[in-house]
Amino acid sequence: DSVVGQAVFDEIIARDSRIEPRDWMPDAYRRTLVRQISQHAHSEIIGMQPEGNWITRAPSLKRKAILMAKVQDEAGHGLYLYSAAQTLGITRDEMTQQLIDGKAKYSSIFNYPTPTWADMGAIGWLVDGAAICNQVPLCRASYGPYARAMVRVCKEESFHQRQGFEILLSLMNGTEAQREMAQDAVDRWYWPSLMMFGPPDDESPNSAQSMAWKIKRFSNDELRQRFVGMLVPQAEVLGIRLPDPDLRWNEDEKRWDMSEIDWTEFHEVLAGRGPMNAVRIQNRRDAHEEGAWVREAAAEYARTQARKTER
Ligand code: FAQ
Repeated sequence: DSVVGQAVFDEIIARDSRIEPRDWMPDAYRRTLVRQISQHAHSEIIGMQPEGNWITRAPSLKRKAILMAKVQDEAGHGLYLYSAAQTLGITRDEMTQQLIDGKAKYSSIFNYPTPTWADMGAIGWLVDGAAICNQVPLCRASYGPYARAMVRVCKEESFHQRQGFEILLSLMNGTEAQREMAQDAVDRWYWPSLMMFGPPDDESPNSAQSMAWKIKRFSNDELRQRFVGMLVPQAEVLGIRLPDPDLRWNEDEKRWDMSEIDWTEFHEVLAGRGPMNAVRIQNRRDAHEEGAWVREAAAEYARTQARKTER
């Protein structure tokens, strides 16, 4: 019964233990997890496109092999996350339908174009870097299947971030044109990567409850601060400029001062009006429709196998 259920739930959260799929949980907790985990899964799947764009044009066989492996990892992350969401009672079909109908959210970051090879470096360094900052605390999220999925995801993201850093480092050690290309990519990805952490704390409707439930362990602004603190020394090693003239450490307040983020741009992208939103959804819809025969064949195979074991 729900009174006992709530008490047990509260106790599990209070002692920092894990909620598992068969445990009683408040409906709102379940809905929040479905929301966050499905958005996270969609981000991984849509997030394959900006880099997938460069697989056929990677500058060497080695770069191509690495990039293919990274994009495949993203597919894998999407699949663990869809599986984690399914333990909460939503089906993969429902989630996919919401995505291809343009009704589901996914990270704003994947609605920007990748015009140059240096974008592969900037995505690895900044986008995977932001993903790690956000996801390491999620390894301690109160919902077991999500937290466990995050452990492996974070290990792979660390590799992704290093490969991005290394692409930028090679370019920065190259010709003047290569250095300019790297700087230009960082100039374009820096602000959108800060937006990945979500709206400022005082405009984040979900944060307080998600923190009380120990899904989120740090606020959006806290993680954004941590991310900037990680980037500054790495940018120095690269010899790359972070495109914010006002960025400096504030010793008195022990925080990074920075220019105002363009939240209008963020809201435009969330509303579906970013540079690549329409293309990303169209590609996903086409891939889903073109893959219908594979799903049908797999289902037919499963039925045949089931009939064989019945006999
Ligand atoms: N984009 O109240 P809050 C990756 C929405 S990394 C789009 O603060 P919350 C790896 C938010 O959903 C990227 N929407 O919400 C990779 C909410 O809308 P709703 C994926 C955003 O949930 C790398 C509303 O704004 N990572 O894929 C964004 O407490 C390279 C109000 O916001 C994750 O999803 C945004 N940037 O905090 C793959 C991490 N920010 O649902 C390929 C897990 C906020 O009420 C290549 N998620 N919104 O309609 C989270 O940690 C949280 O959900 C936050 C947002 C922090 C994203």
